[in-house]
Amino acid sequence: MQSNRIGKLLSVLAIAAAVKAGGLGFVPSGWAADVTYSIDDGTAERALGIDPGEDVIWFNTFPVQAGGEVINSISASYGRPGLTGALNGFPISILLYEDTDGGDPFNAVLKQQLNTTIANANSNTLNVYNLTPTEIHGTLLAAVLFRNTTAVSKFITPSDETAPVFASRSFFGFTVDDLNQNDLSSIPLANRGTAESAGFPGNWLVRANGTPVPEVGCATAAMALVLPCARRRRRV
Ligand SMILES: [Ca+2]
Ligand SMILES: [Ca+2]
Repeated sequence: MQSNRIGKLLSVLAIAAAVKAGGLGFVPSGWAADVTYSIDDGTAERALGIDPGEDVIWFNTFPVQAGGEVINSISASYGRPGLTGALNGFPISILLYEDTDGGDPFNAVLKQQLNTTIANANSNTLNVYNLTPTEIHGTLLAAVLFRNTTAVSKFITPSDETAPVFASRSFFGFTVDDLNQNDLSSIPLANRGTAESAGFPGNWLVRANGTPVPEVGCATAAMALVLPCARRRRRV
């Protein structure tokens, strides 16, 4: 009985190893390819500025795709090639929001925030910021918040203006006083909208990366995972 059971287990392992070696993907769906949320081409033709003493937030909205519900990172670029204004080293916040009801994104809920400093500005570099993996429902907002505490305007928000431009996907908001990132609806209506509503149709260079929701019991190391998953499939 025992040797019979061990033999079955070894058979399952051998099949799993053989299929995996053959590239046929005998793996849980939790290992599927990532989803990259992007509406830009990686090059900014314009950078929008924020006046001294003001705060600005900019974000792209993305409907959550099946297999990409867990957001692991946000990528962001600053300024654009050709500009020389100092941006590197200034504080910046990377924000992930969830907008479950769609439509107006300014009622979205803040789910993750990473405070860091600007790097690789004015170079089209999309800096990758790893976040605590967070499952999002509905629409995700990949956002960047900059508080301009300097005495000069900062041309920081990179916009891809190359066709195709996706309307109603790239938004901004700014405040003279401190911008409350926990309540985007507190931004005055006159100070927020889409890129096109500001007269500059384009899409910000902000992206997100998502992975599937891990299957229960299939999210740990390979050995602990192959057997339970294989058994479950045999019962189907
Ligand atoms: Ca472009
Ligand atoms: Ca909404």
